[in-house]
Amino acid sequence: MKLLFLNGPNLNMLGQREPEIYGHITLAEIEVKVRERAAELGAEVEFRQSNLEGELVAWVQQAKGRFDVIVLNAAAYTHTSIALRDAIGATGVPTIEIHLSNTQAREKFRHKSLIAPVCRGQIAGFGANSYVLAVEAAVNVNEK
Ligand code: CA2
Repeated sequence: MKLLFLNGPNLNMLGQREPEIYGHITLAEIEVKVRERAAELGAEVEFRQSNLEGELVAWVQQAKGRFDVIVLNAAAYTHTSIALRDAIGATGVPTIEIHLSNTQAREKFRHKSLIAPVCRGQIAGFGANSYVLAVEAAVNVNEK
């Protein structure tokens, strides 16, 4: 089972600013947690971050045939990107939407996810643990 974790814009700044919303943990530290849980469950992980919408779209397209599941924190592109939504729909690789924060409990513009309709499900509001929970969801993605 090969899992592709994709992280969108500004998530490279985690741990440096806005700790009241996102905590003190860095993206590199989250990656360690993801790799630990994945190893326990026998899954392989590729973990990437980009601030560029087109690069994220390209990675989603390239996942077909290479990864079993995409776990995507699209960050602000969650709320704006028809391009990412189309790429997820076209690639056909099961995709899990994740967020550190509970986007439904924040500003109204974060309530709408353009990618949600083409994702298998969402995990949001558990901080770094959203990523760990996503590993567990991903390895069981074909179970109902
Ligand atoms: O809660 C999440 O994981 C989000 O995807 C984070 C995005 C936000 O636009 C989404 O609505 C919810 C923002 C990521 C930016 O992270 C920062 C980290 C440190 C300092 C500033 C931004």
